[in-house]
Amino acid sequence: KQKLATSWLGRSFYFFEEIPSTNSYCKTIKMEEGLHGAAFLTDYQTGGRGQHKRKWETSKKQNLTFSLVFCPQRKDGFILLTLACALAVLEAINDLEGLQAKLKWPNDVLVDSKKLCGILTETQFTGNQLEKIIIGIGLNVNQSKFPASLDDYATSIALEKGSPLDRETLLANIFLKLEKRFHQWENYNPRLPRSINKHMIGFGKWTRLSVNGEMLDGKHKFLGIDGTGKLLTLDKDLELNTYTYEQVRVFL
Ligand code: BT5
Repeated sequence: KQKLATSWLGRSFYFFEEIPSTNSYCKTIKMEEGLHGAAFLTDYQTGGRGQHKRKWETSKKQNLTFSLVFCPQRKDGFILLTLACALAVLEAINDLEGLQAKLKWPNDVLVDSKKLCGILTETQFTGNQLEKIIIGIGLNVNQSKFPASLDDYATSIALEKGSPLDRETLLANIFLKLEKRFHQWENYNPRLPRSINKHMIGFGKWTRLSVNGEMLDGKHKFLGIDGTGKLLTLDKDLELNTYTYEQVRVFL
């Protein structure tokens, strides 16, 4: 807490030595006053989840594994909020000397084409009413070995930097960046999508992407996101296309 310079984000803080999944835990809590921006952190997550029933695997006491809960005024643009969180993580990483992280559509932070961080956003409704947004973040900080299945694909800050890092200082910096980006998101500030695009892998390139499962090799120029978080491409007939995040996968 001493290291935390935010005014509200992460000020309510819950720590679990071990838990199946911080996102699943957040689903069970009732959203009360004061919980907007609360953080739920664990040192050992045994049943971490990714998108589409995929798994998030993390080692004990080495990484940052947490969820944040929000109950915002704004009720749309959740993919943009996910990217705002990814951007905040990226900015905190790029504050460290010698690291150049990039964003990968729609929810990863990579260094040298390897995955450093994954984000899982979930929304909960009571009837039509948004009760909360849960943003789960898994960031590989000091892990030095990965399971064989992830070996070529995952990396950590310590592996990239060559030395371990104080996790608390890094977390405090992520929260600070995120508080600023969250305000931009809530206020529809056009600086947010611009900053996201600046760091997005493949931005402005004839990229390999698939739309609704169909591979479009190099036929579309990837123009990043618009102000709502939708994805834009320009095709060879100079048509501008807009896609939702579910429709598109971008390949490196
Ligand atoms: C994600 O899903 O990347 C979202 C991960 C979110 C994890 C956080 S941790 C706190 C909170 N509580 C939870 O239960 N979850 C959230 P996706 O884009 O579907 O990527 C999942 C894929 O990433 C897996 O299938 C693996 O290939 C890979 N993967 C798993 N663990 C990894 C790791 N530690 N580092 C890099 N890649 C990993």
